[in-house]
Parts: sequence; structure tokens; C-alpha cells
Amino acid sequence: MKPFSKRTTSLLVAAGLGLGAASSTWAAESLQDVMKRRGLSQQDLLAASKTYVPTGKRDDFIAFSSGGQSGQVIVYGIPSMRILKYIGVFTPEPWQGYGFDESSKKVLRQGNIDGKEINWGDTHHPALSETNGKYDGQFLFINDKANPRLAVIDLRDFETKQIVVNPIYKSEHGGAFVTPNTEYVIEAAQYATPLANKKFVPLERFNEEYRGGVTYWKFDRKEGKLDPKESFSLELPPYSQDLSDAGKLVSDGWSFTNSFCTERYVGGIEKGRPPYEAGCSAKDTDYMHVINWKKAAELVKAGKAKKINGHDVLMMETSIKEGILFLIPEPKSPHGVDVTPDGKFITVSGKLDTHVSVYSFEKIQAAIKAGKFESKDPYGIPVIAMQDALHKQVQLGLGPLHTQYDSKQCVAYTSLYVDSQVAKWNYCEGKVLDKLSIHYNIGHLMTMEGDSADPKGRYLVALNKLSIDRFNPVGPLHPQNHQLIDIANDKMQLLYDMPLPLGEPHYVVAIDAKTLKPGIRYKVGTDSRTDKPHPGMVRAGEEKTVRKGKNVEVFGTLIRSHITPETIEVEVGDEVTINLTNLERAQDETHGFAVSTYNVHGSIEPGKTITVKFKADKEGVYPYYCTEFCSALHLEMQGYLLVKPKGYKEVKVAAAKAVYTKADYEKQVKTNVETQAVIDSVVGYITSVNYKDFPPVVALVEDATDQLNKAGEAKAKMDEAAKTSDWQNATLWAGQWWQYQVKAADIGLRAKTFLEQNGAKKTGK
Ligand code: RUQ
Ligand code: CUA
Repeated sequence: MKPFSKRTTSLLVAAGLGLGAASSTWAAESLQDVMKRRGLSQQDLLAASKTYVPTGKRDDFIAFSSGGQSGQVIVYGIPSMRILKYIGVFTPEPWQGYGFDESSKKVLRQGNIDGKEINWGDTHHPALSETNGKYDGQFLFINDKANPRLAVIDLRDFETKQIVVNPIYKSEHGGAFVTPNTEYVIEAAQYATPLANKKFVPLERFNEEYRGGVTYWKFDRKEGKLDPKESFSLELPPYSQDLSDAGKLVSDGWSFTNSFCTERYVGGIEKGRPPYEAGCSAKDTDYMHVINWKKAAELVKAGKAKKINGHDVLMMETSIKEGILFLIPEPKSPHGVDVTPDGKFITVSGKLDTHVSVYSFEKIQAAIKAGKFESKDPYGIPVIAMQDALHKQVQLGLGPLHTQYDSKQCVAYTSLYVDSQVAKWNYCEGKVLDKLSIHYNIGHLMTMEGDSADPKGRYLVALNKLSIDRFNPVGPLHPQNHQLIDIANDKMQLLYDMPLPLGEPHYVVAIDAKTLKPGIRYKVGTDSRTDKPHPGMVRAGEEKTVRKGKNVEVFGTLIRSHITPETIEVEVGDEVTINLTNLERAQDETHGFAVSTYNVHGSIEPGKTITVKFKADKEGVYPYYCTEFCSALHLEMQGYLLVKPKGYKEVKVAAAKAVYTKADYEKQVKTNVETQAVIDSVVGYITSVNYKDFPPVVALVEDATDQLNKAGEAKAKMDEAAKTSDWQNATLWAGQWWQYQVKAADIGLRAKTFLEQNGAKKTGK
């Protein structure tokens, strides 16, 4: 037999009728062949098999990474390290319509400071909401260091719902950290400033009038919002308060904040003074702040706080008098303060020390009870002696920064910035267990749920500040390098390098994927940013355009593959408001909406209603269209905004000539009848199995039924036109009937595939 020609073969392959892997012409490479060709070792293969997630399979953990200067949050899966989403937080994000539709703009503008629009952030520390010290998968918080702000992301839809501005700081690095039941989100000032707004104080008055602080933002879980009225701060000395952590279990009710530059040095290189870096690291120790936040909250309730910029602040004097604020020396330029899962110990690293210091909560409490203090700081805050609070000091290496915990008893991991290493060590016994080199200069590190009361172990991610030579060069600005490390065994194993090209991610938190329960669609007509019914929503058939003077308001809908209305006519100078509801129920059927040159965009997921607003200040013709490739006729999902000159007079235009004939009409009808046979067979299959046991399929069936009802309406219009031999309109309506059939068939096939893959059973009917 003559072999297939190359062309015939490729046609067969394209049609899904290829000869399979056994074909001798393209015998599959063996594993050995691939290893040889790509220069892979056994170790590489082992690493690959630990991270590879085959198509259709999912990751075990979901990581939420700060997006650094991008002001966003990055979501990725572990162990695959596949990026799943960027969440718009402090910066406009067009894909999600964030900052381009009205209700998301409102969220973004909550972040205005003194009336100024701020369109970026320096996100640092994401924190997941907790219940009893364990991640509950409901909310994510993240701070902006540059402009002291905090944002709330709802994990039902991964959207930013709120931004609050810290009322008394000008920067804030040490947030977000939650208390064990998310009663409060903790945020600490970084660079001391006068607390009162817009108050100038010369640097010479630094010690007297500049202040730091820690803020406790009250979280209302039911509303999913931070409540500024119930939030408060502690005034603190002008030390650079850095990171915080909340106590848990035995230490619940307390929080810990490290600091640097307790020298209170103010630089002035231009005046011949030594620079900050010298002045801020002169002393051998800085201070850990120990705060009884539960008692602080009671004091605020009892009216002991002072209002600064309308915000409750417990002044140092009060905190000292009431015995809720203490200091403990910590070694040279400390960084990181991490409470152990059992709440008994607090680990602090010294950037310029080779040790980590492990403090005992029990010893701290004993010293406080006994009133045993070695001194007071210049502001009168009692100082507990280091040796009275210390459990262990362990020498790890150069530049220790952050610590996370394992599911294994007493096991911790600390990043060594200068050494470019991860140290695995035992905090109970104070000994080093293992070290692993990373690439390069690690900042934070993160184990699975490793800052909660219930760490899951298994993987560690090293957040490396420099990638240098790890990736293909892309110019002088390099991506960051997140390295995945296997920590399941005694020896750590480096598995994978992931470039992160969206700002400098500072910290990441990862949660067991099973704990997250995000939604698939909104209840029809939902404003996602407020989680309330949207006043601009309409159902199919209720679409309308309302004019009131210069204001034109459109109430429209979106469903594959059309936007209703298809034309919007306004006069130049009109204020245009367009409300759009996505009527789809099918999973992943998002439509986007953009109007040429008016700088508006919406992402309208199934059930969502959005609003875009603009002034039609330029006469002309502006196409609008759907920006998501949602269906075969996505490109036809279009319309025109007609901005007419003032006082424009309509001109009568003759109707277009008919182009379709009876033959065209009959041809289309034949296609439709054939398509119906396909649909009937799919419906036959679905109804022959227990599809009602699968909620996603039930939703798809509803959606398909919708489309078929519409097909019926189009067919009725077709019949009417055909009755009068109006072949032009009869053909067009036959085409529309077919459009609905195609969509119904598409949904039906999706349902069928789902049922087949999820073990649907014949019902015997
Ligand atoms: S801290 S520099 Cu998380 Cu190491 Cu921001
Ligand atoms: Cu809807 Cu494209």
C-alpha cells in the first residue's frame, strides 16, 4: 500500500484521526532520549516530577504573593508555581475593569490621601484571615508601605472590596498581621513622623515630636470590612517599628513588633553627617515592643485614648501607666518577629547579627508580673532584660531575616540574606539541622500555612531579591526569583525557579487549596464590590435607554453573542451612564465591555452588573465591543455609540435592498434541522444519566434551556417572515435561530463532557 503523503497525514492529524504514538515515522522519544537531548540529571527529573502538575490536575496549595511596586497581589499554585491571577488592589487593573468601571473606581478612590489620587502601592505583607489561629480561607489583607494603607480582598471572588488609609502615619511597613480570630489587623509605622496631619516639625525636634506607632484595625467579618471607628493605635517612640506578629494560643491577646534605628538617628549626609545606615546601626541592640492588645482595646473603650486626626490613640504615658507596653532588647538591626505555632516562643533575627534570638513568652510574662525591669527607655517604657526573656540564641549565618515553621515539632526555617541560604533549625533545642543555598539574596521565606497555629510543612518558597543569572536576560531590570523547595525530608531539596515579573514581592502566604471556596457566578444583578443588588440591573427583555435632560442612562445586557442595545445615540456633551448585566450562568463566560477612546472598561462575569460612565464630549462614531473571546461570534459582539452634533436632524435613508433568496432561506433551515438532531442526541444523553446530582451541570442545563427558548422565539419570527415571502428577513431570522442553537449545543457538550469525566450514572429511564 502506498504510504500516506505528508499532506494527507497532516490533514488526518488535524481532523483528530492521527495514527497515534505508534507511528514509526515519529516514534516518541524515550525518557532517556529526552534527558540526553536536554542535559537533565536524575536529580532534575526527581525535582520535575515533584512540581509537575499534569493538565487537568490542580495544585495542593494556593499562594498569595505581594506584588511589590505593582501595588497588586499575585496568586499562584504550589507545587506547579503556575500563576493563576493578578488581583488589582492599589493600582488600576484593566482586565478586571478595576479602576475603569464605577464601583471598582469607588474602591480604588477610598485610597485617596488628602484628596490626591494615588494610583500605585508598594505592597508588602499579605495576611489570610484566621479562626482559632488557623487559616479559614475567607479574606486576604495587604498593606501599602509607601502610602500607609491597607486593603481587604474577599476570597469568594478574589476582588478588592475596601481600602483604608492610616490616619496618623506617613508610611507603614509592618502590616498586615492578623490576631488569631481576625479581631484586628495589625499595622505598624515604619518611618517616624509627627502624628498630626500636615504638621511640619523640624528634624531637630525628632526625639520630642516625631512618633511611631502600631495600629489595630478592627475587622467586621460579617460585613467583610475594616471598621475605622472601632480601630485604634498605640503611640510609640520614634523607633522604626518594623514587622509585627500576634500571639496565639498561650500568648493570645499580645502582639510583638520589632524595630530598628532606636538610635533615633536622622542622617544629613549633605550636612557632612554620617549617613543613616551608619547612624541607624551604631548600637548593639534595638527593641522588641511587647503589647497587650486586648487590654489596650478595653482602655480605648473606657475612653482612655486621645483623638488624633479623629482616630483613637493610646498615648505612651497611658500605655506605661496601665502596664500594656514593654520593650526587650533584640540584637543589632533586627528584622522579622515570628511567633511559633504553639504561641510559646517568638523568633527575632538580627540583620547584622549571625544569630536568631528565641524569646520565651512565659519568661516575658514572669518578668512583667515580678516587675523585673533592667531600665526604662528615654520615654519611660519599662525594658525587660534580654537574658530574662531569652529562651535560646542560635547561630545560623550571615544576615538572618525571617522565620517560618514546619508541621514537624520544633522545626523552623530562617532566611539568610547575606549568605543566600535557607537554614533549617530546631528552636526547642537550639541547633542547626540543614542548610540550602538559594539564588540569590533571600528576603522572606514561606512554608505552607507556616505562620499559622497549624503549619502544613511539605514545601517552602524562598523569595529571592536577586535572580542575576537564573533566567534568560530581559534587560537590566530582572524578575524576582521564587524558588520552590521540598521540605518533606531531612534534607531540603531545591525543586524549581519561578520568575515573578511584577514588582518586588516581599511576602507570600499559602493556604491548603481545599480551604478556599470561591464562587463560580454571581446572583444575577450583583454589584460585586458592594455585594449588593446593583440598581442598574435588568433582565432579558427589559433593556432600555432613559434620557433625563443631558443624562442618558442605558440599562443593557450581555449574553453570547450580543450586547443589548446595539446602538446608543446621544448628543455631544451628554453624560452617558451604561449599566450592563451579564445574563450568562455558564462557568467562565465573562464578557468585557469597552467603548473606543472613552477610557472605560468593564469585566462582567456571569451574573455581575457593572456601570461605566463618561461624558460624550467628542462628536463622532465610536464602536463598542466585548473584550473577552466569549464565543465563535465574539467579534460580532459589538455596537455603535453615535455622538451626534447639537441639533442634528435625522435624514431619511432608503431601506437596504434584499440580498437573500428563498434558496438561501431553505439552505439555512436545513442546517438548523441538522443541528437540532445533534442537540437532541446530547440532550438525550444528559437526561439519561443522573445529571441532577451535579450542580454545575444543572446550571449549564438551565443556561442551554435559555438559549433554546430564544431559538424558539427567533424561529417564530422566521416563520412569520416566510409566510409573506420576505426571504430577506426569513433568512436572517433563520440565522439567528441557528446562533442560539450553536450556543445551546456548546453548553450541552460542556455538560456532557463534565458528566462523562465525573462518573455520571445511567438512571435507567
Ligand atoms: S520586610 S522590606 Cu517583609 Cu523583610 Cu518588607
Ligand atoms: Cu462576549 Cu466576546
